[in-house]
Amino acid sequence: MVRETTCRNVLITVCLLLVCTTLGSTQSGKRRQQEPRGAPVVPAAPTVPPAERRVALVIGNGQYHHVPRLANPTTDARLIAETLTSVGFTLIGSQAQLDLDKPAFDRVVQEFGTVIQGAGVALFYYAGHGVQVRGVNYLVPVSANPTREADVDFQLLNTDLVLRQMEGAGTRLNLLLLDACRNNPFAGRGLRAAGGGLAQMQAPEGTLISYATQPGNVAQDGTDGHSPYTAALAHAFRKPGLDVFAVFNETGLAVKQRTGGAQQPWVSSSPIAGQFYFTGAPDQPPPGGNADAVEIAFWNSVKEDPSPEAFQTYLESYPQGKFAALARLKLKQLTDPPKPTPAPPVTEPPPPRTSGGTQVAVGSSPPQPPPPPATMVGNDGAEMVLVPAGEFSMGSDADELDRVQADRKVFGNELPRHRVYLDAFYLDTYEVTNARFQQFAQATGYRTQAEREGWGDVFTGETVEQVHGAHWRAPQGPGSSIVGLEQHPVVQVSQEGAHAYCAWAGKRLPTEAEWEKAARGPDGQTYPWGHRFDGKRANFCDTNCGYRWKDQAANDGYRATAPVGSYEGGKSPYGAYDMAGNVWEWVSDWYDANYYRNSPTQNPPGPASGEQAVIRGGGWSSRALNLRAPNRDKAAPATREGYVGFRCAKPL
Ligand SMILES: [Ca+2]
Ligand SMILES: [Ca+2]
Repeated sequence: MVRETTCRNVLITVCLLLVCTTLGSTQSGKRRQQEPRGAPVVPAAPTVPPAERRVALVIGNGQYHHVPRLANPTTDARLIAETLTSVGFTLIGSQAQLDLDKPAFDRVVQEFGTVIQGAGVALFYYAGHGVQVRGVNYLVPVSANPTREADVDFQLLNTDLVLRQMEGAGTRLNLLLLDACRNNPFAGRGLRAAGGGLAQMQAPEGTLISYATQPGNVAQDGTDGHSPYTAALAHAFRKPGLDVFAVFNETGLAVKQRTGGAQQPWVSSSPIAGQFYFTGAPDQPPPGGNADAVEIAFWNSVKEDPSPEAFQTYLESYPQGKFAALARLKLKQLTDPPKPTPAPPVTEPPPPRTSGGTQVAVGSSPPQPPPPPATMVGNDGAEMVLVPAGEFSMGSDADELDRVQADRKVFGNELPRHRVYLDAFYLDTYEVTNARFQQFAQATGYRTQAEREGWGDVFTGETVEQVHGAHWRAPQGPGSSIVGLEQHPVVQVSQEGAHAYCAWAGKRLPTEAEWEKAARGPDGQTYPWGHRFDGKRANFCDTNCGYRWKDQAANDGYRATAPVGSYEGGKSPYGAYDMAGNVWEWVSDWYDANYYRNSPTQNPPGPASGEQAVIRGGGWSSRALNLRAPNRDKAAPATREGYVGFRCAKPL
């Protein structure tokens, strides 16, 4: 078995570009020459034509002219092309695009951008050499022969170009799949800034990026003519009942198992609306699936149904089921007769007036759509509160910082106070609990970064330390569990896990602006309940807390996390609980201390890029100052520890 070197830089916490170890260019040419077809695949379930158009561009580059050739990319691309065709994708060029030189590469990417306009799903797959130069990822055409860095833009294909084609297309879901973990083909040339691995990319809205292996590790060659990643991917594409996250999770697990843990595919995703299945309707339970999977598949098949019978059928099968409460609520909504509209007052009938023989009504306003309900229940069964459209006061001014004795050097990132308009949205009433996260993990097989990498940060009584075996099910490390903590907020989940949960629930993380408005209301109050701190309205570092800055004059009843919603008096003007304290909460924005100086005044999305993400609201280990609604803090997206959790938002 020949090993190849890989790949992208790993931790988002470091911005170093890791250069792959090169095992020697001769080795990459030794991949087994073997015609494909050997990959084990399960037969695709009979597919009904997908309701939305699916378009794919599949590229395999192996026959390089100036750098070591690769044996498997062309067979890998053929396998993926056949598989995607069998599950309803239309292929650019009707087949896999093999051994493309730069002009051909440019041409198919451009055509891809045109054809995906108006499609529902766009998928780009590439197998071949990949390289990063100064943090930008490039795919390598077979003709490439760069001798200096300035050649790169002309001879290689910048991956951002593919993302840009997808961004403008209006597609609901974009998938960028890179089996480009080959060694750096240009090692020894004048490309000092080049590394063989691929750099972390930020997934634009509705996009999932999947890399063949985890950063800084070694990908193994397959024994059947395919890379382990592509073989596993093709297998998962054909498996019925897996949604998009489950497909990539299953691929990851299969590759990890097949390579003895040496290689693990990596996913980076932005929030994705709705669900997507490569094969099989969600109402087809996966063969051999356990009872939970069957129930979840059943629920997925009825949850959008407008008829009460669908929910009745679910309840008959699962009277105590995971979604029983939600089903009863839906049933009630569908069977309750609408409340009669009050008759207009008889004393002031709208005076009819004639005009040119046509009767027109005046004096009454045109029919208004009914206002959205103040609460709703999300796909995950969690209640959400409405935050109506309108302006609010975001950030702090200098006088406010002085009033609360906040050092401007530390808290100056809240300046200046400014007006922001937001569209209406719903926000989870509570932080996401362990019980709900467990439901998600069971349904999707998702494994958090802490689980995949084997450690989480734990407060040990004195300091915070990396603890092996700490993850959301064992938040304090081996021996700990979430038994008894089912209604506590989930912790030890990185921003990636928060994105994944919210997407599964048909939601997304709130933006920083959405979070702040939901916490403080339209008028910019300091805390969710008002302008003055009150240690009985939130779980913070009170006298029970283990840190030296604990407030010994206050007792909120909890040393660490509290069950969500424990502080009735602490809820925000819109009815969201624990927006101050309990756990810090991930939002979707990158962090920039100066963002407020010229951020958009309507629906600000946050900076386009960054190294750290924003966390909000303070937690059980925080001082009162950090519980203020305008307070901003930051953490590397890969952070997982005992005091950061999240909740989700949903646009109307
Ligand atoms: Ca406390
Ligand atoms: Ca909180």
